[in-house]
Amino acid sequence: MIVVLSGGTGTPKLLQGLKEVISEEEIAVIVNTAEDCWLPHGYFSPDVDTVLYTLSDRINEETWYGIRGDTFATHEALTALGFKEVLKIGDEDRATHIQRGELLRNGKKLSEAIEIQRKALGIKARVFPMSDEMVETRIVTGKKEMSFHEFWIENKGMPNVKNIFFKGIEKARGCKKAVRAIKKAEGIIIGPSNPVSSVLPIISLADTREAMQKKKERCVAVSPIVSGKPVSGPADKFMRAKGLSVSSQGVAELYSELISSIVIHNTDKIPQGIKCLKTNIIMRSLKDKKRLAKYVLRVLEK
Ligand code: GDP
Ligand code: FO1
Repeated sequence: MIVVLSGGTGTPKLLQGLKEVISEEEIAVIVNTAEDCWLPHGYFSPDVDTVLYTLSDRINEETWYGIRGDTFATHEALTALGFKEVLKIGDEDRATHIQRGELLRNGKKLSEAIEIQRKALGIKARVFPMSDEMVETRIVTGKKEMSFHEFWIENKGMPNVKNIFFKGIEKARGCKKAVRAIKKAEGIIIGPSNPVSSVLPIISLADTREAMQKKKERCVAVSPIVSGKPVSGPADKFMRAKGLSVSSQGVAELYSELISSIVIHNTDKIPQGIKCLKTNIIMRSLKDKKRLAKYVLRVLEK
């Protein structure tokens, strides 16, 4: 089994390739849940939903969130009533949140709710939240502390970021099945996700981290940074706030206790102190994604 650590954009692209080159039953995805929150209609778990919609071939690839072809009747009705819904949520996507919220209110764990939805969507790969407990990303800006969505959507990612931390991370335990999957894995891939907002919460969970440290020789990371810039999103601001250089070197440093090698872009500078492999890591077509997935699997076989 291959375990993949994922956020909601870069790694899902790699998963599209991976599921074409190995059997889906061989894949287990551990997903960041530090951007989760309760909304008036249900439980919002954006990275989990992107992974579920990607694996069931329903993801909207223009945004990397939500369902392709979804309608927005409820969002528009709410707006007409004068209710400001910060996140533009599609009708079908909203159904996922409503069901998940009800399952949680009725006593299911988050991992159990996701398992029900995964099966209903016909997904054969396993999908685990990083934890069954609530962890919340907090961003300390020049002016005030805010949630991820307040920073990224309401403030358009503009404020100066002084720090980013994860409320509840010290006490939270890794999802039991996720930790077990790491222990049993033949290989672990830290996908090209935001190293700070998507991967750091997962690898900061004490039991997850301990299990990964024991598997260091079997773990490879794919850099999300190309030519000193993230391919998309706010990884640069967050890496700087954590004192990391915005480079594959910075990514390798953050993961240093957990990985034996890193895959970086052809044209990038080789990080020091780690086995490094170069290839094209920009995923545009399915061909790119399959090629990169095969490449990463070969690195794990060595
Ligand atoms: P989020 O949850 O939406 O922030 O998504 P992720 O954390 O999974 O992914 C965001 C990261 O994906 C960013 O730091 C991007 O640089 C990276 N990314 C997006 N597309 C690509 C790609 O084609 N190749 C690589 N290597 N990284 C990518
Ligand atoms: N991001 C936005 O920038 N604007 C939106 O209106 C928006 C809606 C949305 C709906 C469902 C969903 O699962 C994600 C959504 N996102 C939206 C993505 C947003 O949650 C972040 O990009 C992710 O949290 C980053 O991981």
